[in-house]
Amino acid sequence: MSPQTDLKPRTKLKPKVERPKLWKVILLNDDYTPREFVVMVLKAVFRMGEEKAHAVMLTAHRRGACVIAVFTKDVADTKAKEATDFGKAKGFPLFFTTEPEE
Ligand code: TYC
Repeated sequence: MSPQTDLKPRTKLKPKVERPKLWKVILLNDDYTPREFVVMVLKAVFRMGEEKAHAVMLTAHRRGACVIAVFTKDVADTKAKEATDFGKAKGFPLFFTTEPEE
């Protein structure tokens, strides 16, 4: 047998199926939006219960921002816009942004 016939890859080549990158939706604090309004938006858009929504609102209030959840990019962008628009409709500067997960 010539040495070359032995040159096979040592490891199996796995077909790579890339997982879609996930995006975080982040709630930003501001000085004007009423706390209860933030809670209402979190419940309506992100389907949170009262306690979770209140905890998320308080974290953003105290720390300046809070990660709410991760979604595919399309869903994250749509939900961030929908939630921001709720505030805009009432004249509040409530803001939700998105960023990719590392
Ligand atoms: N800081 C606001 C207030 O004191 C409440 C608030 C909390 C607003 C969280 C935005 O993401 C926010 N009325």
